[in-house]
Amino acid sequence: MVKQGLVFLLYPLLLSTLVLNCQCQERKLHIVYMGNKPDGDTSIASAHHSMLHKVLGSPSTAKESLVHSYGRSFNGFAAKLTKEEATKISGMHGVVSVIQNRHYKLHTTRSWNFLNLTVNKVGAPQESDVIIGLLDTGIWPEHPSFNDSGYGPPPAKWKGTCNSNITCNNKIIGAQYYNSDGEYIDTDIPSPRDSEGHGTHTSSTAGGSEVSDASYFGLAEGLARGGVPSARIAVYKVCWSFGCGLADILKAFDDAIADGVDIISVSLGGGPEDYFDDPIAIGSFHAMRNGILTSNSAGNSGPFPVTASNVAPWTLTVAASTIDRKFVARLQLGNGIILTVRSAANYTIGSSPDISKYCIPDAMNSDIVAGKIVFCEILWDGSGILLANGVGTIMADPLVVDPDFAFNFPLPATLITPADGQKVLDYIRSTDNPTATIFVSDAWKDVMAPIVVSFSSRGPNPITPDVLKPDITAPGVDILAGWSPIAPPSVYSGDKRSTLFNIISGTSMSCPHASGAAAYVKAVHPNWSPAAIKSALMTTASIMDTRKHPDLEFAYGSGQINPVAARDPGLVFDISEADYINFLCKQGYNTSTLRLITGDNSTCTSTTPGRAWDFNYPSFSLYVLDGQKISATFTRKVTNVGAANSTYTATISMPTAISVTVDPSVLTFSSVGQTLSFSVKVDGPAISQQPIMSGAITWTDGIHVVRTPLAVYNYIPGAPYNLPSETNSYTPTKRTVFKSSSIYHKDGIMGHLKTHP
Ligand SMILES: *[C@@H]1O[C@H](CO)[C@@H](O)[C@H](O)[C@H]1NC(C)=O
Ligand SMILES: *[C@@H]1O[C@H](CO)[C@@H](O)[C@H](O)[C@H]1NC(C)=O
Ligand SMILES: *[C@@H]1O[C@H](CO)[C@@H](O)[C@H](O)[C@H]1NC(C)=O
Ligand SMILES: *[C@@H]1O[C@H](CO)[C@@H](O)[C@H](O)[C@H]1NC(C)=O
Ligand SMILES: *[C@@H]1O[C@H](CO)[C@@H](O)[C@H](O)[C@H]1NC(C)=O
Ligand SMILES: *[C@@H]1O[C@H](CO)[C@@H](O)[C@H](O)[C@H]1NC(C)=O
Ligand SMILES: CC(=O)N[C@H]1CO[C@H](CO)[C@@H](O)[C@@H]1O
Repeated sequence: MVKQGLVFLLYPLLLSTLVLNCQCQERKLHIVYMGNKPDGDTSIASAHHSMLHKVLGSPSTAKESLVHSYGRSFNGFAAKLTKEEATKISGMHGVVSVIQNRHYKLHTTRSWNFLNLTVNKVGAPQESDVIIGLLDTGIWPEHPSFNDSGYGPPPAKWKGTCNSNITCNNKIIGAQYYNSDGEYIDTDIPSPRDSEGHGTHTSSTAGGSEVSDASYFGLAEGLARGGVPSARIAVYKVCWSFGCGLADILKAFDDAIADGVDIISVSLGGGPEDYFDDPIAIGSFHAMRNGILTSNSAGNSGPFPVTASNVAPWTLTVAASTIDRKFVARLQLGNGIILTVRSAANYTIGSSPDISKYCIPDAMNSDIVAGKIVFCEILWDGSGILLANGVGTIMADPLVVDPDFAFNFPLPATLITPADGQKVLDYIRSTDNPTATIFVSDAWKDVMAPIVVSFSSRGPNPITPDVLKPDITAPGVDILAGWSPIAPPSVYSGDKRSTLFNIISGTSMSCPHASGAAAYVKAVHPNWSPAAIKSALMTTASIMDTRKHPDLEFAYGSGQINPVAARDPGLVFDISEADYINFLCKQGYNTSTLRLITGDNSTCTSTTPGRAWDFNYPSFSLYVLDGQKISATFTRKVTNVGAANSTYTATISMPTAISVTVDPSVLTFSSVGQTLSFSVKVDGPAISQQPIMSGAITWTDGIHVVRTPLAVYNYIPGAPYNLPSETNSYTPTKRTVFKSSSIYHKDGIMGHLKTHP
């Protein structure tokens, strides 16, 4: 964090000393975040206006400058300001932070059955009262996944509205769009209508109605549905072809909270930021205060350590893992060699080879390529071959080492490793008339699942090392779900085919699975706090196979979501607003800042930053300074949500070098809602450059199993700050992260960090 701060401090310095033609007077969009909404104040917007008037000099300039007033759920505004004006405002009374607007990037349906949330399990009495709000690229309202046949009117608590450019129904009960840049490029439509596909995919994953006969051009045919098919959907379109503006993200939170959504799903993000410099952390903090859980994607920057984003402790941070279905295309060469590759191509044709330069558009010669399968020593979107009338492509790329997710291409395509590529080349050179066949993709049973996919961002937590992140993993690989019929169905943006369903991968896809699971728990327990719902999902998660994950909990958190078990967790680790305030005090926020954020008399009892070991998180993370002994005592409290009279006994599993004592080790409850405390003392030898050692503390009453992982680690100081820049992206074209060679040396020491291609 220190180094990150330095970067920020140095940047303007460089600008003023080195850049002569300074554009310092240019007004750029800034977010002025002012914490909680003052009680009973109806003139928030005019207060914002007069603050701007004071700094900008004239009422008309102030009016022109103001872009959004946030005032429905918290206080603040977005306005166009010069650097100097922004600095002035940051010193004004009531201002918590001033954030320059930037853009975040966006980070199906076998998956619910794989999680055992089968159709017969859904349908809690209150399920149709649950409203899932999604901040995304909008929605395709006429899509069969949002058919409202059989739905009653929206629940009475709903206060949102529908933008007049689309027609909402009893499934999609609200839809808005936000574009403070005022830019509409490429396929952008000024409407909540989705021209990208991403928002339709995430909405239908979380809460889509049932659609039989869904498939991607015949692949993965079957019933498509969301986790809670009866839930309502509220759409907040904040993402455009150029990204998702921070000022718009915050405005969408302001509206979603006031509109009355129950769960907020955010499949987008940027690099990790301090909590009150990050609109997703700010928005989700106010959501939490209003009883709303925010579920968000961990990011697609794995498998490198310390890459997780969206790590605020009041949100659910979701990694992505495989389901038991994988898409495989087989490649048969004329000499009979068969190579099995991971891809979702659809078409079969045999023909001749060529060379890699034809793989890139504008370098192709259709006389040579027409009617042929082209062998490329580069990964590309296939457009070069398609446009030159080629019929297929075989791509060998050093980045592809056992690809663990599929790509969709606009023509038959296979993706292979350079080693397999060498086999193809040897064959081509061995004969005058080489031929190959790319077989139609098959859906295979993946017996290894679930495995956290390589691109899923990893812990440890870059902001608060004492809070384990990611929290959980959910299906995010080769997910079939709804798609916008005007969005390209493959990695090639010029692909003109139209499809209502698409198969894509990302933590963007796992996040709405967790949001759907949270909505399911909320339907069963409408009065549970966001922390209780999150705790239920985490402590009941299915245990992941440690042998398949060298980075253990930093890949999968507490494990894979198990929504049915989360209905009845037995105990929950609840976290009140006061607990979060105490946490923030220990993070170094002072009383005056906290009072602005909360709008009440919150006080920090201690002014010195400290470890978050007493923070009631449903997992344990112990960051040890390099060369120090392992030594910490955590305190936790659990609330009984199972049978009134129940007795829970703790069991501990940890590597033998680490000693863990739980006190008391038996908890006897006599009523529902009763809360009991325990402590966890952890001791061990001095450690150095230890990426992770872990185990778990599990409470059981014979019926419920309440499992909390405990991770102990230290890492090379400075490692988080040398990370490659964020590469979150929602289409595989733009994704540049593949399974790389392991980041761990075989002796368990963390290796050097590789930069992304
Ligand atoms: C689903 O149920 C099966 C059979 O009961 C079980 O083996 C599997 O672990 C369950 N999956 C999850 C995610 O809980
Ligand atoms: C919606 O579903 C109903 C019942 O399954 C069906 O009759 C109707 O045709 C569907 N509407 C659309 C627009 O698909
Ligand atoms: C509806 O879309 C048009 C352009 O298609 C846009 O100019 C207009 O502002 C939109 N209306 C609303 C209410 O958003
Ligand atoms: C509290 O923190 C803010 C932001 O770091 C700082 O500007 C302010 O002076 C601090 N107030 C006190 C009383 O220390
Ligand atoms: C803050 O504390 C004062 C004095 O203790 C009290 O009068 C006031 O109501 C409190 N304000 C809030 C918002 O709790
Ligand atoms: C719990 O146990 C107490 C004492 O044994 C008993 O009086 C009470 O009825 C029990 N409560 C329930 C709900 O079983
Ligand atoms: C198995 C498979 O995916 N087949 C489909 C390939 O694409 C053609 C045309 O788009 C479809 O007709 C096939 O069903």
